[in-house]
Amino acid sequence: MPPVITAFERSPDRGRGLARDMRVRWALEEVGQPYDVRLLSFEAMKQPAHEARNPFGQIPTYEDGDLTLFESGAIVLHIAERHPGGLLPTEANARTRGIMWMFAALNTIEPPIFDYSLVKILERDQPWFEARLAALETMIRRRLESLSRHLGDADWLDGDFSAADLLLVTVLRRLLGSGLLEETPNLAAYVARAEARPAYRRAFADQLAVFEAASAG
Ligand code: GTB
Repeated sequence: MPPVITAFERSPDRGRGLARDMRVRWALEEVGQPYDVRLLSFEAMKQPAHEARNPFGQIPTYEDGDLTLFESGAIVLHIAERHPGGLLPTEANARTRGIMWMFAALNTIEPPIFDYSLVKILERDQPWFEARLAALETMIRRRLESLSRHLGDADWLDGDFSAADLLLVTVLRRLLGSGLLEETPNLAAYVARAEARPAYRRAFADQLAVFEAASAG
């Protein structure tokens, strides 16, 4: 039996690959692991059956035999560990650096970018909206400049493409359309390079097909 992941039955991102199941789909595609998808409505996500998979009632989750996981970063790390050499280097120090960059993507880069997208959706009517947005833009620019300096003209964060690049690209993609990513051309090119990977394209097409099927139905 292939592993089963959960995803939105109808993703609010309208198939743009921004929901976090995209990370898991992409990782599974990179290592060539077939998988099944259980699609959930918002209501089903808050039912006991799903809260048994994820106490916070969120997607994505991952089930494989008697192992059930939530947290997209932990799931991607698990997939990398199950497929040695596929998404993390096998040499011990390089592998630990890869995991360090996975944490950096999720702990240092994602928070201001996630807040930025949330503020734009939920807090537009607040009197402090403009000031908050500007503060977040400053923080994001600072992070992008540091990242851009680190990347330089390399293709990937640290040697070959890894789970860290995969997570970081899914984080940076949330800036598409804001203009911020384009201010650091090497990061914009980095995201485009990742999006051109066949595994990314398959994962993107699969999540888009779910949204299109739901919209047609
Ligand atoms: N830390 C967890 C992880 O990494 O797995 C966070 C999981 C999470 O935020 N899940 C979201 C969810 O289930 C979906 S991905 N939300 C429903 C809920 O909490 O009730 C976040 C997301 C949602 C929508 C868009 N979008 O429309 O652009 C992008 C990202």
